[in-house]
Amino acid sequence: MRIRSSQITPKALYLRRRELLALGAAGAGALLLPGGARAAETPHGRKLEGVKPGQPSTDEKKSSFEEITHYNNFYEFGTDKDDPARHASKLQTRPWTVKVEGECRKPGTFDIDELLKLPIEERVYRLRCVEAWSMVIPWDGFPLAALLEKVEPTSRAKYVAFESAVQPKNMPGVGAFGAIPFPYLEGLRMDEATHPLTLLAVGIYGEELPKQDGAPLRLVVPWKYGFKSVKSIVRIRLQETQPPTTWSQYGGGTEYGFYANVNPEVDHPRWSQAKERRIGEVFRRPTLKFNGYADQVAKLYSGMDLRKFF
Ligand SMILES: Nc1nc2c(c(=O)[nH]1)N[C@H]1C(S)=C(S)[C@@H](COP(=O)(O)O)O[C@H]1N2
Ligand SMILES: [Mo]
Repeated sequence: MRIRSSQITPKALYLRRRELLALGAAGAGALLLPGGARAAETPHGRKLEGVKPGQPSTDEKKSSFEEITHYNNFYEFGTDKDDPARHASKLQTRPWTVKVEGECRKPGTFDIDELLKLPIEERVYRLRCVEAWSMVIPWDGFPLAALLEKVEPTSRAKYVAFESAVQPKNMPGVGAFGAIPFPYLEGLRMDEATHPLTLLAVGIYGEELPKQDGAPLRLVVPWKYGFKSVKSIVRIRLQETQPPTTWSQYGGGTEYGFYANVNPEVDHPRWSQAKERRIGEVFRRPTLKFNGYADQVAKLYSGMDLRKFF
């Protein structure tokens, strides 16, 4: 993995350097933009209207817009952390529909511009990647439960399967040599999916979601490793059986499994999970069980051996 200069240079110097780079590219006009260099190089999305503060939200220092949009995992656009920022502008996000189907009485196809009319809350959550880095992200979104209740799940709906968009012409990582199979698939148990912490995010920092973060809508499950939080969702399926997921199938079972709850006591073959590095900080901090959300979610797993069900 490459180390970005943002991780090793003091923040002010790093921002100054970007400001100079932006000046070179865009001329002095860049300085007049609100937000300076950042505005010059990251296209800002439409402002979301009527976003209300929601709970729970951490009051930890938020990762910057720059960090949240330039240090990403979105393998459809490549494997380097800055590949999504460089390539995701090609993602076509309109028209966009999300199909919700399977074990429900009222399956439907929902247009993203309709979903954007649902009441939107800001939730500031920690995001913990299995690669042992973390951020604090002010998501704007609505509970996944709000969408699921529209389709009236039947009693046979025990799991929820999620599928990301595939746009081969727009996604340089799709079909690339050695790439994981797409579409990117994830899943949750029904009680996890309808838990009040589980969000469908449509924005960050009060703006519609940047493409590299999974526009126009992505899942956010803050007590699980980041790979569960599937981006750019086009299909949600309610089902009786546990769905196959990209990472539980990949690597001959050496990756984390279906549950993937953040757990400092269970290491990944490539990464110890005891500690993590908050992007922008130098010293690593201890990782918290369930990423610090144990009070809210530990009860979902009572009776399960969490060393076995990772
Ligand atoms: N479709 C899709 N969703 C995805 C991924 C991906 O490669 N493709 N990467 C996952 C991983 S490993 C992480 S850590 C988070 C990163 O989200 P962020 O880039 O917005 O921080 O997205 C997750 N969702
Ligand atoms: Mo990740």
